[in-house]
Amino acid sequence: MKRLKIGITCYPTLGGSGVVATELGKLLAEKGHEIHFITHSVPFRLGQFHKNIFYHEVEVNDYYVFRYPPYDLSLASKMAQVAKMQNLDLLHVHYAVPHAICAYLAKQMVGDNLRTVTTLHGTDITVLAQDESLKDLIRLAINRSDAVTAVSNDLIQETRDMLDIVKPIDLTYNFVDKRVYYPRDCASLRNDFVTGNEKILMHISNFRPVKRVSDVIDIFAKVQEQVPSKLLLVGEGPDLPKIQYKIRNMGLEDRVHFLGKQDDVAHVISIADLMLLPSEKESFGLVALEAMACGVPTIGSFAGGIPELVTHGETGFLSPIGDTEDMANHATQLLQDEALYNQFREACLTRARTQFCNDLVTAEYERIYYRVLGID
Ligand code: GMT
Repeated sequence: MKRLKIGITCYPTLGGSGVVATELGKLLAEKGHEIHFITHSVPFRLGQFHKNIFYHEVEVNDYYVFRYPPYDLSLASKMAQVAKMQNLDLLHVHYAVPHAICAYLAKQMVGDNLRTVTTLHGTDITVLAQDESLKDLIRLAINRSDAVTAVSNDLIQETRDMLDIVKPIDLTYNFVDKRVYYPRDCASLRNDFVTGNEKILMHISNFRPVKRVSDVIDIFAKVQEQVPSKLLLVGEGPDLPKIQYKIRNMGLEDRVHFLGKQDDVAHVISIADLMLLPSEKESFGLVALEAMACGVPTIGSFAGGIPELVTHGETGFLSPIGDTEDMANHATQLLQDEALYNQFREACLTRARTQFCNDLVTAEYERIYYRVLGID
């Protein structure tokens, strides 16, 4: 098959979408494709030098008449410039706003030979598409992409319902690299936090209200009454001060550790017994997949795409959003029943490796690229 030249644009410094876009680029480069990241900073998981990976920085023009420097226009110009200079086959953008709109503009400058693929990750639809003033723009971005993918069936449905989109949307679940995400031997790291039979519950997020971190504390408060345990909180974000206050107020500060932002997520997750993800909205829930691949079951909510990832009663337990009592009961049940826990752990490892592994998903994206380029 033809080796492709692909431009990738994502939010490079945060979130699961940036992680997925960067990991996808690295995997495609390993398969021989030429990857050009077109972003405002170096993607944070880019790692080591690779001969097929290039980075093109978007510099914003801060001309004095601009009240707000126009990042989107600089990005569109950069996409067009890189596409012409490097003879790109296609642009794969993550997020409709502004990236798919910028790709559309770039295509107008370069010509129809440049194909565009847009991946929807959630917030662009679940939050931005609620804003009437942005709806038409998001619809245009989606309709003018040569292919559109979304990370769960739930997100596809929500996109259709909110924007009356009729064009086909490909389902491409998120993935983890099985060479990175597997149960690590972390006995000594674990001993830094717990003693004896104590268990570790973990939550990783950007502490936005949509993550319901307050529910995480309520779940943990109930679990630790039955099961000696600690809670590790990983990440930072707007709700952090409120959460710190709540933990102090509930007298749990000796049982909760804040780890801040962490890069080596596979190692950190491997010390956990359970992952907590009680989100209000979640198009996919990448952290639950990262946990699954490390053999850690998730206790979470039935929100968005989570049930497509976490099989209720097999690789974790799900409850209605906000039902912290039910979540705590499920967590306690799993932690107290060793045989059941081991069964869940094995199911997690198998499901992550067979359904959400890098080889499968990378091949799926390649099929979409060849399709839009008319290559069989
Ligand atoms: O969840 C966030 O706040 C970050 C956001 C992002 O931009 O990375 O996450 C979205 O994309 C992830 C990767 O596809 C998904 O795993 C998350 O579920 C999704 N977040 C929401 O839908 C709230």
